[in-house]
Amino acid sequence: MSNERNVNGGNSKKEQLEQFTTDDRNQKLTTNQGVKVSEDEFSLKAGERGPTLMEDFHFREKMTHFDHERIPERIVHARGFAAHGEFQVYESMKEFTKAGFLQDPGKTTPVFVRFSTVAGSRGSGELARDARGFATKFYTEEGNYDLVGNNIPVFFIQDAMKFPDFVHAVKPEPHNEMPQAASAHDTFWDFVANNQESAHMVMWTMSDRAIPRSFRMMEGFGVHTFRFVNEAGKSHFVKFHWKPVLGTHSVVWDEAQKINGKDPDFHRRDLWEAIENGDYPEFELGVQMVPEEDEFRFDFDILDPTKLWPEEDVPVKLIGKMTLNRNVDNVFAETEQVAFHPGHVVPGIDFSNDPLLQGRLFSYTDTQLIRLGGPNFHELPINRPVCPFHNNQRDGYGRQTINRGPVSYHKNSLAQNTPATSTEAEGGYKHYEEKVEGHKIRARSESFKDHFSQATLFWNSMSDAEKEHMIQAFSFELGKVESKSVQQQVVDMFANVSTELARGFAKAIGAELPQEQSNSVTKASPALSQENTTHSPKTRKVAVIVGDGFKDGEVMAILEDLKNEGLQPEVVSDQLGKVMGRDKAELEVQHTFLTADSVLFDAVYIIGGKEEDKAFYKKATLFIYEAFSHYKAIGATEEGRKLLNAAEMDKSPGVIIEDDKKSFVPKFVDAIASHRHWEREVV
Ligand code: HDE
Repeated sequence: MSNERNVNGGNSKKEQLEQFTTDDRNQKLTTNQGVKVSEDEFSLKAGERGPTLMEDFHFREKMTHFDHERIPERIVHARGFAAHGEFQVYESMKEFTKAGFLQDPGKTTPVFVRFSTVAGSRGSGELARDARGFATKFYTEEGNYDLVGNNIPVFFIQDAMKFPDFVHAVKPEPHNEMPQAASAHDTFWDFVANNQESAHMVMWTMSDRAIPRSFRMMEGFGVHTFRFVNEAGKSHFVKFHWKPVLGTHSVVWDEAQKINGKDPDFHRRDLWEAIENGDYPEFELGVQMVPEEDEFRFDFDILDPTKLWPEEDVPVKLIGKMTLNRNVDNVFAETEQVAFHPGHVVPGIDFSNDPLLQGRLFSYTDTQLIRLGGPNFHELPINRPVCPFHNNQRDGYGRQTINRGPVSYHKNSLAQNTPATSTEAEGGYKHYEEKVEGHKIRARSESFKDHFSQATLFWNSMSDAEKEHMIQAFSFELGKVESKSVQQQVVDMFANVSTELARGFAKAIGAELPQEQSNSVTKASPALSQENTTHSPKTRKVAVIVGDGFKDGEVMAILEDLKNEGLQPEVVSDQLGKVMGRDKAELEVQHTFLTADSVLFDAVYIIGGKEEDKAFYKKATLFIYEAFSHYKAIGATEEGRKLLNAAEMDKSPGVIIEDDKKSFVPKFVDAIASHRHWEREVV
């Protein structure tokens, strides 16, 4: 358990964790004191039908431990899932930062990433309309660095003082604890209308960004402006980005709601399976940098966390890549006990005066004290740095380190004044010496007062399909709000962003249509639209609909080709076991129409079955129709085409019907890579 271990490349964290990992298989059952147990089913009783005895230490220990198995869930981001991985920088960032892990492309830094929803409790469905947490712990040789971000680059509020209010408003309402993991209720929208700094973030949460297809297909953002500081003490303001190599993609809202029922673990399962299959999720780390002297160059305040830096104005420089390549061994010990903190920084990375960030710097340690039960949570295996750590902190609940010697104070002579502080040259953290002057006041800077321009920028940047989804999202959410007054306040508020948007949902909820407003913002940022993201067929799941007695044709070769393209075809039929082709091809069935659903797949490939099998065709038709209505790629060969002809889907975009493998496969793969076919008329 020594913390004196040498840092050893990318596996230093794995090796450290292994010291704490145990495997109970093939072992003798013992008590926690190591005493072998002879009987684990019956408590000790006075007579076969008599009362249980106090002296049954094994029963008492087992039950007491069980009674204490739960800890408080996170007040926000309770539902999360994590994985281990590695990070490597592409080229030295020495010019901008002295952070050790950003210097050497040959160096691998272990990381642990936890993705989460924000509002729901630990057991809630993962497809909630919500921001997603994207928290990364870099176990660097200079200490742990935590980049505790979200998948949305801005936030609801500008000052940490308002965070408890915001969270109270979005969480289930306190009188009846409804609704779970949803912002579609009165208190959330009442908060929005009365705290209009939320406008920009609400645009994002009402967009497709709030219902990601996968944790592997969402961007991450540090949100706040941070600082890079180089060896010479020169500072740049910096915004952090994670760019998913597979592109940024979302499901549609109807699908999200159904996935929550069919598979509430959809996102964690997706991440888990990708890693188990060796399809390691990859994210590139990007930075936007602004020299200190350009602080006031923008038409917004760079300290305001409700503002982003348009990528077209400040380009994102991709500086490294993170690969997630190992699932956890134990969710509680790792994912649940990990403690992130935006204040965990290393030399070369520093803070800005963003008042939201400043408040976070207090909150995260405070919350771990209650959640993890005391001040020694840094000793939990998942939280330990991989470099040595020494100080005069002592004792407290659950202390594990056994500090030798009488000295636990600074300064001292008995231990030659050790542990000793380090100079900057020796790697001691030195806060950036920013000059600050001012009166003590509770106020907000005038430069934080424009709440609508960037909300409009976001709207202007959306494609037609994305705009339509947003109007639908507002219509859904406000349609669930009971207060007519709150509904109207929200309509009037968003008329400041876009009359088209506000009118679109005002109509749907029966509110008064707002007057045409002249909004002077005409700028758009194409980088904000998911239409402009990377499109790849890799790891997409294809439901292969096939019944017994199917016509073989080139089916087996097509399935092989799809796998070779990186797709994951999985057979769905009306019962498990095998289905046989007329010419003796054989396919193992992985799912039935009962255990699977089209919302769990990215695309459908229809092979068909025996023509007279009416029950099969009925279930298959429902499956396909739903996939079609969610704009997914649909392919058919041989008799599969009959289903599409009958449902009049055959001429629609993204529907590929061909018998010849050579022309079918590339067209179908392209259609899947497109993600969704919004231009399709859904009947
Ligand atoms: Fe957090 N946030 N937050 N937050 N946050 C927590 O810390 C808080 C904010 C974020 O997977 C809590 O350990 C305040 C912005 C993530 O373990 C808590 C404010 C961003 C996670 C807390 C914010 C985040 C948290 C709850 C406003 C994006 C999950 C449990 C001043 C940049 C980390 C915990 C994980 C978790 C406080 C705003 C991201 C209570 C006071 C902005 C990803 O400390």
